[in-house]
Amino acid sequence: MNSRRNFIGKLGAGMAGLFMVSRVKDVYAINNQGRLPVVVSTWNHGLKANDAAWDVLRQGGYALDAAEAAARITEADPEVITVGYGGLPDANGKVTLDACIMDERGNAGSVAFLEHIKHPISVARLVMEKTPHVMLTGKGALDFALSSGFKKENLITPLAKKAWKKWRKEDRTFKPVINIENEILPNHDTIGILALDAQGRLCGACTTSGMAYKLHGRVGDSPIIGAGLYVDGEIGGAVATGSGELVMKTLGSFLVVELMRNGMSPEEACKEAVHRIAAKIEGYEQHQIGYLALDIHGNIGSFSMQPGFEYALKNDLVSDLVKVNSYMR
Ligand code: SD4
Repeated sequence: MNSRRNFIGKLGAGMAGLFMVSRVKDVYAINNQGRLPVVVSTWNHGLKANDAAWDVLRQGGYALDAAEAAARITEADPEVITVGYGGLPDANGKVTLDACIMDERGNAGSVAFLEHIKHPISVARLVMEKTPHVMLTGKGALDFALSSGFKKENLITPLAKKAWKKWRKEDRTFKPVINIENEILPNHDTIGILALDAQGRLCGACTTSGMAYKLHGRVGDSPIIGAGLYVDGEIGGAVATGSGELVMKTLGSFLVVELMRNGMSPEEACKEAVHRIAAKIEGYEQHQIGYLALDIHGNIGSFSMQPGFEYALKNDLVSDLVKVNSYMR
């Protein structure tokens, strides 16, 4: 998690000429300025994920393959305690996963409350491609995955089990972390990915183990099309991270894309979606929300509720973390 704080200062003087760099206090915003292909992912684990996406994109590959490849890297990483294998469990000690995927034509697939499968994003893609449905949940999603050849695995790592046992002994309450940066074990950090390929096809993916110590059966925004992810291949895409309940109540990613359709830049749209939550939802101060958007011309924008949100950007010139402006200071 430390590397989240280390990105500032990486921008060389030469880079400043190539990218639009704006400063707000100590926060930088970089714009991709229309470079294709490009991939953006939430949080610092997005750096590794973007590398996998880039392997697809730089060869002229499909944005959907890039987004899925990126998601699989984070899902398989036991050090990421908020996604896939290694994710922190729910209140009952079960790792339950949510994921969705969407392509440039509006096709979508999703799984929710899925146990024992390391790569929910690939199950979501199969739901999209091989079934007439959009979403499968719980045991039904597991049965579908197993019958499609996925392996049943134990996803709880010793570290995650230890953290859960400590929580069960000492705490037993569910509380979203306000300032993620100060936590040793942050309890939410979904990966959302938006990839735009050389042919201008924009696709997205979102995958998470959800909020740590959530009630068994709880599903967040991440597998909900329009909440955790939305893509319109003629406009752009958006992903969300943070307290899913607030994103779901405002259908955040759909809202961001609609605001872009109505002429807002990706940055303005993300900002408005965060402001909408602040205006409508009581207790928003206790939550982190991060939106990340990419339009089909390669413009990027992001905005969060609390300081500390960042995204990883990769194109043919740069692979870096970008700090995001926030509503709260
Ligand atoms: C959820 N939105 O399950 C997810 C968690 C998350 O950064 O995004 N964390 O509510």
